[in-house]
Amino acid sequence: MGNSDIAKYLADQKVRVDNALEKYFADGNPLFRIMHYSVDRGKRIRPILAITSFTACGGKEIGSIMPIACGLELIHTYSLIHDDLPSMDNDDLRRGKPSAHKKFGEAMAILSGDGLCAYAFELFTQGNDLMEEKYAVVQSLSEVIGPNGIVYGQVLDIAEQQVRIPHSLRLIHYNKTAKFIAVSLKCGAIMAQASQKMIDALFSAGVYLGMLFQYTDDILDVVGEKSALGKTPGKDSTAGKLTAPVLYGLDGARFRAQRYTQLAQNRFTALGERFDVLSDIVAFILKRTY
Ligand code: GRG
Repeated sequence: MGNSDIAKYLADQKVRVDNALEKYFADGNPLFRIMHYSVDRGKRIRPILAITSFTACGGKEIGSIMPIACGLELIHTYSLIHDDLPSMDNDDLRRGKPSAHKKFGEAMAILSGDGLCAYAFELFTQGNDLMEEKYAVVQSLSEVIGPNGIVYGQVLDIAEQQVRIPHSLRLIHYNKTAKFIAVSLKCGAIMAQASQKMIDALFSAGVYLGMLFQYTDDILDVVGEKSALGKTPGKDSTAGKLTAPVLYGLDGARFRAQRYTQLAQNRFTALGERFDVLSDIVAFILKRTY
């Protein structure tokens, strides 16, 4: 696929995910409106990866993956809301608009994040079919969003005493970002009833893709445009964060991003032609500007 084809693929999938998400916020108490504010917009990369992996693994019934794909987005949004809080990254802008605590106050922001996380589990477990697969999804997800995943990554990320060596950076990127991206692919494979070998292969390829994603996030914090990013660039250096450009310089970070691209693409290529679309997504992420 060329760059414009993959951009179209991603745009089409995003519409699909957006439409599915709308359904989950169509009614409910006023908290749903507040949660929806933060869910609105966003690239939907994690749900798209889940759907793409599901389809590439031979999954046919989109209704089996969509609630799980949407749940991934709710958890991701929850992490963004909490990441933006004054006690964390203290960011006023998210997805091109005031972040949740700016709009609704800190208490409601925290509660809307909590609500999204719990609501995601309703989505993961809805319906009475594919119970074993749903159990596997919940198990895999809870492993990577808690104290051995995103929350631990965030703890490392905001730590004041950081040893500024490659190992520290890898540990932050791996826990904060890469595991969750990898598990998105894994969930797609689980719901498509792929073999354990395939599920594991997609997770490990996804780790490289996730490392690349955080490298490009770090690079965009230096060179990105506020209007395209929808968040405030330069926050990492203001906060004295350990990032890829801080450790390696911009060129060094770009070089290493290229290396992760290659590693991820080699893994997807080895899985066969049906997974080429994932290699194309990797190439797109390397070049992304938002
Ligand atoms: C809620 C599970 C959970 C943890 C709370 C605050 C926190 C602990 C973790 C923050 C983790 C974090 C924000 C990691 C950064 C990951 C990242 C690169 C986010 C940006 O993702 P994009 O570019 O954003 O996909 P959009 O807005 O497009 O969805």
